[in-house]
Amino acid sequence: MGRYTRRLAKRSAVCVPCLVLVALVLASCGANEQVVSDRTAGLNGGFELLADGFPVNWAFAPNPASDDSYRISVDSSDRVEGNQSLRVTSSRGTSTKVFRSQRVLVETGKTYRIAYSVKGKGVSLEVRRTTMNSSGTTNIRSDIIGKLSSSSPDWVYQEEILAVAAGEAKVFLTFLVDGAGVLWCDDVRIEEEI
Ligand SMILES: [Ca+2]
Repeated sequence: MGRYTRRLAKRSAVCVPCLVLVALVLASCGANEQVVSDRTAGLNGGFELLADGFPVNWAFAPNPASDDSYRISVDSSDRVEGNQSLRVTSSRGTSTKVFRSQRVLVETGKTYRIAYSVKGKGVSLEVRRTTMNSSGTTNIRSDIIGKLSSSSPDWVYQEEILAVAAGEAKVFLTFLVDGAGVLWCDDVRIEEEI
């Protein structure tokens, strides 16, 4: 808890409140991934908010800046929600392409609906849901909650109803794309069931 509090305090100090959209490009400590963080944007599960060409608050690995087989864009002509969907293109199927949500705070004893829509051409997909402890140091549960075969021309809605167990305080989603082709994703939600 202490470590998490300190980290929050540090981030708050960096964020100048008078700036409306502060997008920090984080080169995450040697990790081969691309992240643009925006504290005001939340999950950005509809992929509506971009900075530097990337949907904010999503991490992409391997880093598309250093791996030309991984391309990130948005598609305004094929979407489920809002004005656009996320479109990831893998031109070589030799490595798994990954995009990962930010960590969302959840409360023990409550139930959450985790949902998203995806479609694919030439690629397969696995979606992994991971829960963590409050300090974000330990994964509590990590399960594949959805899959897509290599031929899914129509949008597919998938969901998991997650009952948050003792010790779980955060949840995030990891989308793992295999093969060469295109994957679309839109309307990612992690919402408490009322
Ligand atoms: Ca959208």
